[in-house]
Amino acid sequence: MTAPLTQVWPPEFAQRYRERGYWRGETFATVLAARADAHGDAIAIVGGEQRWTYAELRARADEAAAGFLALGLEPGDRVVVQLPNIPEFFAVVFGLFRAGLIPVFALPAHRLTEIAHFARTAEASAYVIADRHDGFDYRPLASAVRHDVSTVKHVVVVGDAGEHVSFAGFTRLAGAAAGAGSLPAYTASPDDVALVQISGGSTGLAKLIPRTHDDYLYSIRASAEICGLGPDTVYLAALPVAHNFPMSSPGVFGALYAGGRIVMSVAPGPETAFPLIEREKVTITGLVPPLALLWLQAAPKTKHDLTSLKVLQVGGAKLLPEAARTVRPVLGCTLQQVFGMAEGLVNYTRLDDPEDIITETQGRPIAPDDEVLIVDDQGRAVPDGEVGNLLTRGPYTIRAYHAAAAANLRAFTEDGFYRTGDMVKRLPGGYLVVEGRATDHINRAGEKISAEEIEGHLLAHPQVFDAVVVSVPDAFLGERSCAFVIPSGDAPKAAALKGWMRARDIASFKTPDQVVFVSEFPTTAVGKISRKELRAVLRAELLAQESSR
Ligand code: OOB
Repeated sequence: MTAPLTQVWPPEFAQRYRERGYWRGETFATVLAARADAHGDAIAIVGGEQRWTYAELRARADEAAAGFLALGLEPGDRVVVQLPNIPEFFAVVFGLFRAGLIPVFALPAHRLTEIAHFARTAEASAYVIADRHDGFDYRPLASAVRHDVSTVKHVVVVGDAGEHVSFAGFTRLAGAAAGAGSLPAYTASPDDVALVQISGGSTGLAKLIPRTHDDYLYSIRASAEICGLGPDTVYLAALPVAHNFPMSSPGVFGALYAGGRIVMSVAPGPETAFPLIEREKVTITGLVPPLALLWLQAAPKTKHDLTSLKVLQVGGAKLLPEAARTVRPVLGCTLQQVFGMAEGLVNYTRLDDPEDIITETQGRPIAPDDEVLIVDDQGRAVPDGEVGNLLTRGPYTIRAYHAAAAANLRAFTEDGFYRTGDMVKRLPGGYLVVEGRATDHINRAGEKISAEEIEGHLLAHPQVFDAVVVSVPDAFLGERSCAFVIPSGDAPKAAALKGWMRARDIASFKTPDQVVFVSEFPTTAVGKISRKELRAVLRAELLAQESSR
């Protein structure tokens, strides 16, 4: 028996969130059915040469649902989904929702180390992949996952299952549907876990974030309202859709909730995205800051007509005010800053906010019942305008990670506030400005990397005696990673060490950008210092050296 996935709020909170209309008792499968009933002929999804109406999307989801159930999967089972931005993503995911199965969202960049960790922690029964994407063949990876994680009995391949089809457990998505019988009634209840998001992972390995239908759909519905989505919306999915931002803030699910259209871009750069904006008359999209900078550089020179674009959302990492101010003059659209987290809380600048608020703040929370505390290290509230630790609780912020007792004790207060790890200040009107963070992770172009996790990998190298990983400001990425390494004996070449990291079956964005060999780490008069202090000292030394150059 596998342990059920749950996410539970104390009864008095759940009652309040229902009474105040946040939680409306919808589920993802019923939402899609309602949209397909209401406007079945409207185009829901565009990707490659495919254009699916809402009715087609529902039919494909039903077919996938029947296929998953025919494999022997049962409601409540977990399924790791790792797909690029292709329309089939939605057939799979709404198929899983329809069958009462729970998707666990991995990013296309994740490799064996990450996928095996997600599958093991979620006790996943199946793993859905694309055959190939961006030069990478996911089928050998899936074989390795099946070999390493005993609960994973099935691999479902979108595309060609290739020679692997002869292996037990590999099924093509289309093939999976062949044995489809009639579908049972809807099984999911609104307070069930609908899906699992992955945490940025500030310490050690990433944690699993179970989100319920009620809570996630509230954040999607309210986000769609704040962003003015409706049937005329054309949302360009430029970032990988499995990430919480393009998925739900308001993202692809928000576009579907509002009866609008999703355009899937297989890559986020201007060369792929700009032609799509022109062809499909895209009205809104979301980017991380480094991509926004690329778009801002490319836009003045492009031959493509970008005038349909009304809103550019930027989030995942801090957008500097100087860059923020160029969005309207260069792209002719409204900037919206989005400061969110997969654990819940999302802040938006509003579309009609004054330009200063839009360019200089990271927005304010979605819900009147988002409780925001800004406290010093002793837990005392700091006055508005001063920087402190951001804690939050509300109708779409989780109360616990899955199967992570120790992490839960650190990440949540006794009364259920999530410690975001972000340092912020609050301005009048509740607007937040992100000033830094208390935790040791690297926010590399919006990808969160745990220093501890990377240090663990480096320490496994035979010529590494000790390693400390820090974040360094980077003009383009926002932050890059730098590893300080004490070699044991002869130092390996930095390039060789990076190559070795790349071969460790981890997402490539986790390979340190910079490696600095040192003979020892600083100590204090009393002797050893904590790793946290060590990271701070080494980082400060590096910055001082760089600025004196
Ligand atoms: C989003 O979600 P995650 O879970 O990948 O990362 C959350 C963390 C935040 O705690 C904060 O440290 C950082 O990413 N962050 C920002 C930011 N948006 C996120 N830091 C500064 N400025 C911003 N605008 O990244 C995410 C989830 C939903 C919507 C948008 C972003």
